[in-house]
Amino acid sequence: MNNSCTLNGTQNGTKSAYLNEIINLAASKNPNEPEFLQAVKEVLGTLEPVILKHEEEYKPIALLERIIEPERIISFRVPWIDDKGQAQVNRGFRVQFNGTLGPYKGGLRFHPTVNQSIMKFLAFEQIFKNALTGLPIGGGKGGSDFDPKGKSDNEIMRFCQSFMTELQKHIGQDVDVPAGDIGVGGREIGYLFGQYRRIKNNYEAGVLTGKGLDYGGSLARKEATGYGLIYFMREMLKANSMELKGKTVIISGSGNVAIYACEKAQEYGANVVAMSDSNGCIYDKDGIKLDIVKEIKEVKRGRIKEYKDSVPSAQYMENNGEIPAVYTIKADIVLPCATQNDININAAKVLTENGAKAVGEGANMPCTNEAVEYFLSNGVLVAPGKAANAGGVATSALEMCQNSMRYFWSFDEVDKKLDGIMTNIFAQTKKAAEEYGYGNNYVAGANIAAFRKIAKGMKSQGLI
Ligand code: NDP
Ligand code: 2IT
Repeated sequence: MNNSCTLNGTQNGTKSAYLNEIINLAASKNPNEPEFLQAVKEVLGTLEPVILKHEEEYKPIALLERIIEPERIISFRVPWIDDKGQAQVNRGFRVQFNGTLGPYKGGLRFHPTVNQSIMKFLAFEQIFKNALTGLPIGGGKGGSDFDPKGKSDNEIMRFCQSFMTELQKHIGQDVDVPAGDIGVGGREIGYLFGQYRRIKNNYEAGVLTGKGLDYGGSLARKEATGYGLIYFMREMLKANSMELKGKTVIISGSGNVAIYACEKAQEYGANVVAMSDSNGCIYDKDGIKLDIVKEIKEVKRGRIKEYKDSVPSAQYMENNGEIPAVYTIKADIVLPCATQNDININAAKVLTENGAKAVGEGANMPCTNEAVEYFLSNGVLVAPGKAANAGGVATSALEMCQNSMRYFWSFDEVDKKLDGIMTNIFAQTKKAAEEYGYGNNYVAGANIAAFRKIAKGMKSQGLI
């Protein structure tokens, strides 16, 4: 069993000369994009057996050269006026990475850390994730270095309107369909949609997903990423003779993904004892009271430490070291649902020593490549983000589908479809891992299953 993963191979050189050439090419063409290179290496590092088998098919059509090069990157100025009447300027992005399987599809992130490297890594991940859903969507991502924290509702609206004034030139229901991500939820999608409709004078419901239920949104989209993560985890545990019931769970983050992962994990009888934000975490050994977290985060837009005001028996632990406090808490199952590179090798060691059995990546690339390798070689199961958090974008595609039909499905109908999609993603992932000698290394399985689909589509469509 090739369980210790060939991520190492990316550092030490793989047996495929073509793969080595492409890894070096990516590094020389993108020297200042560490997150993008990390994502590229993570994927390519697991493809060795596929490339060795199909090199003669892929090399003449420059398949790997093309798969690491975005079809298009749009970068633009976003000027807006703050509440004091002062002019502000942010940078906006949309990376349209690969449209082989359908219109570019992927979220928008508003966070001060946003830059081209982060946009490209997210768009690159999205190509593979979207392929795994089996739905007709290509890969894209966008966002801005705008910081929504502390901004008034009017400032958020003015920013969204300015952002969309430029973005609208590049999107459309059959072209590119953005949605939410960090810092972009229902409120922002509403303002973005309003401005798009006003400029285009056209009710093009399918141009954005994650819309409000009163104007074309889908039931269960809000819950989908978190619920989907738990459906995937259920399948992964089942395949390894385990279950969620009775397991202790820690979750990083307390945003959209974290909240609904917690809700579904609790429904399956797990004991979720911790959640966090970028300042620190709450530890409630009796189980997180999720209605209190929802009130703090979804209604008041407050900080997670306020949980203690309602539950005095809970503990608040501020982040003050290299490892976020939440990862020092003992748990069977770890669900990183905040941001990239949250779990480094040292956090991975602590979590493993504390008895973690499985990690489910709700966030995109929350574990460094070294952390993933450490988990896999120490018998900790890893549900990779591009498979495990695909429920959000899959339900976005179901939203597009309902918009095209001018019809709505019930919550249960969407939720059942989501469960079916996640179950199928796990099945494809497991099958590919086994077929290529990776055992229960689902990181490799997901990469291979997705890559084969995209490669087939790219070959059929010719050298474009
Ligand atoms: P939200 O904005 O709703 O929540 C983000 C959460 O992560 C907050 O608790 C936030 O804390 C925390 N966080 C963000 N940045 C950092 C940071 N630099 N350091 C520590 N904590 C941080 O975003 P989502 O829940 O939508 O997204 C969470 C993750 O899931 C992201 O990686 C996203 O790409 C991924 N994802 C999202 C999907 C979706 O449908 N929304 C789909 C698939 C993946 P704070 O408030 O302190 O910033
Ligand atoms: O990372 C992701 O998959 C998302 N932020 C959701 C994208 C979408 O189009 O729903």
